[in-house]
Amino acid sequence: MKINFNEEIAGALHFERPIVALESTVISHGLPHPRNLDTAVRLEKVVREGGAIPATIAMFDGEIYAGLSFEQIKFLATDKDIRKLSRRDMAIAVARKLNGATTVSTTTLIAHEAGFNVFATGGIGGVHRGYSADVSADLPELARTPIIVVCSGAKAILDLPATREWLETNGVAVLGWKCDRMPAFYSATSELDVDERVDSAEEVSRIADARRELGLNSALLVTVPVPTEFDMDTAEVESLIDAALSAADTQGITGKKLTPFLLNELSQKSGGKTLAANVALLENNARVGAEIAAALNF
Ligand code: PSU
Ligand code: MN
Repeated sequence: MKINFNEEIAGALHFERPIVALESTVISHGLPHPRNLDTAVRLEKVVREGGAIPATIAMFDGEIYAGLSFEQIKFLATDKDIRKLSRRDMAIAVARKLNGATTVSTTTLIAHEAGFNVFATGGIGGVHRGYSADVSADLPELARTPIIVVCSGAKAILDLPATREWLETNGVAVLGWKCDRMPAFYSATSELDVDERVDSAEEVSRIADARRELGLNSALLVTVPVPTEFDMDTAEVESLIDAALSAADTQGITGKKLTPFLLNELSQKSGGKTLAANVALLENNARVGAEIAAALNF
């Protein structure tokens, strides 16, 4: 796979400095303008403050890039024709020379190919509610890629118990960052257990070493609760989600448009509360990602 690295990332790979991969779908499709641009820039800054180098990943003119310029990030945040790239879209994007934003699935794939060990994001995709055949391509990618993904669980709009079962069946370990229950994106906790609680980056590093020695090829999910000030009440989130889902149903929104539609509905209907929580957890996860990347032994 040909990946264009900027000078900083090429140097970081050469000198084995800690790198944190960041996705671009959250910039192009996950957050509204201008919040998306501020957040993308801020996430890179937070990773740097944590002692690691940020590698935001995207596709321009059908070529893969890891480590973007401000101009490239701005383009992702403003252009209206950025394709949301899942694994199935990659070859099409290359052949057609498209501009595309990478989801958790493609960021995971590319980050691993690039030799990055840690990827920080907001929430992974998963099994959608009601229609259990709509399973995000994020899940199978995590099942076959040995990388550490730092996130706040799966997005609350999904069927979280079904998503958690999927991860278990397919061998993806769910670690709780200083928590015993799996975070539910906008809410810090849920009824779902994590496989193991971890209280430091060194603990994550030891588990990652062991996974490597065992030759296992699945991702380690480090799930981090949203910062307390932004933690939303589950009942409140649930009623917002119910309304958003019925709006999607009425308007016939399905497929790759569903997730961005629901996230936007929630933000509108909550007076920006879900958006504030989303940005806060993204930043916090970038911080934890940097800490873990800096603690790894490989
Ligand atoms: N988390 C967020 N905002 C997002 C996403 C995740 O906080 O926009 C994106 C990720 O890129 C994830 C994608 O991979 O949503 C999942 O989309 P789908 O359900 O269509 O697979
Ligand atoms: Mn889907």
